[in-house]
Amino acid sequence: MMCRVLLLLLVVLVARASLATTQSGDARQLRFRADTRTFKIVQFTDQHYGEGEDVAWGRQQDINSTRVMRSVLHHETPDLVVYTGDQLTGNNIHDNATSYWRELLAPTLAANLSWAFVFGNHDDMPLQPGHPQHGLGSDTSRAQLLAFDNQFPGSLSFDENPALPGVTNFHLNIKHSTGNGSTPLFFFDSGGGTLPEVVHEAQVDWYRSLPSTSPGIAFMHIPLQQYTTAIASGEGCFGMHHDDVTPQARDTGLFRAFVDKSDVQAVFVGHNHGNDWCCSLSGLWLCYGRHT
Ligand SMILES: *[C@@H]1O[C@H](CO)[C@@H](O)[C@H](O)[C@H]1NC(C)=O
Ligand SMILES: *[C@@H]1O[C@H](CO)[C@@H](O)[C@H](O)[C@H]1NC(C)=O
Ligand SMILES: *[C@@H]1O[C@H](CO)[C@@H](O)[C@H](O)[C@H]1NC(C)=O
Ligand SMILES: CC(=O)N[C@H]1CO[C@H](CO)[C@@H](O)[C@@H]1O
Repeated sequence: MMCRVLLLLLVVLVARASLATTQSGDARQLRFRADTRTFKIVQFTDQHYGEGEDVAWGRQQDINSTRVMRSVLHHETPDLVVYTGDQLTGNNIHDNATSYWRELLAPTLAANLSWAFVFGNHDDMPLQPGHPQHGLGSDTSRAQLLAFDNQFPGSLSFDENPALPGVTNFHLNIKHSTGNGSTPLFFFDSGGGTLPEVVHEAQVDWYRSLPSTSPGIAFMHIPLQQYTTAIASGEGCFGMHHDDVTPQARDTGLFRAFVDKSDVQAVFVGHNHGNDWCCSLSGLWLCYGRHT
């Protein structure tokens, strides 16, 4: 039970999230709760809204996902929700990806919470060749999905450096309840769909260029190659391991950068649905969020 709770939530150090009202300046300022000095994050991942939309189990699966998220948010009252990719199965969706995105957000909107997300390999995956509507321009791009998400006041994701590969590369700071310090949350677009499945070297350079602060958490969809090492020879492993680790296409040095900068204490990913384990490797927790 303890493991399940740990895997659904990451309890970092901090204050109550200030509820964002715009996309600029202080609106993105998250804070540790002053009373408990905690900051609770719920991770949701791999909901695959729109998968099998033409068949009954597809719709039922979406309804079930919504029910699970509503229930988790009701019981946990987090300060922030983080979605770690494959929110949609773009390659099954005819022409209404944003309607599914709205469905995805419904529980978080109803709970009046802020959220951040990264893209996975399915969110903008084109319709399969041979699909009756393939090539008709109905596919929804990463940029379009982000723009749709950004219309809501609680949306905190942004394209911090548009020159980089991918769209959801950004960081947020959680202000400490006392003093001037903050704890960072880093978000990486690990590609897939219309992009190679990797956090590119340019994204790693960008991360290295950010000033180091107290250790926070990193989120991406596709696991780093070190996840394979971690489950074989990492320390303190716990949780379910029912899927192979299918990591990024190559090691672009992000793990090394995390270790060198010491401002990330844990990495949380999705992608391999049967895994919800955490293992420690070189002092860094590498964790999965299973399949919400
Ligand atoms: C939806 O949830 C119900 C109740 O838990 C379960 O019986 C059913 O198999 C689920 N359907 C799908 C498609 O996941
Ligand atoms: C998206 O379109 C499909 C096909 O027309 C439909 O079955 C489905 O209900 C729609 N989904 C949403 C969330 O609007
Ligand atoms: C916080 O920053 C302000 C302005 O830079 C400074 O005056 C103050 O001493 C700092 N407080 C702490 C606790 O470091
Ligand atoms: C994150 C979020 O949706 N915040 C909203 C919570 O409710 C207040 C009052 O209705 C809104 O002003 C916030 O934008």
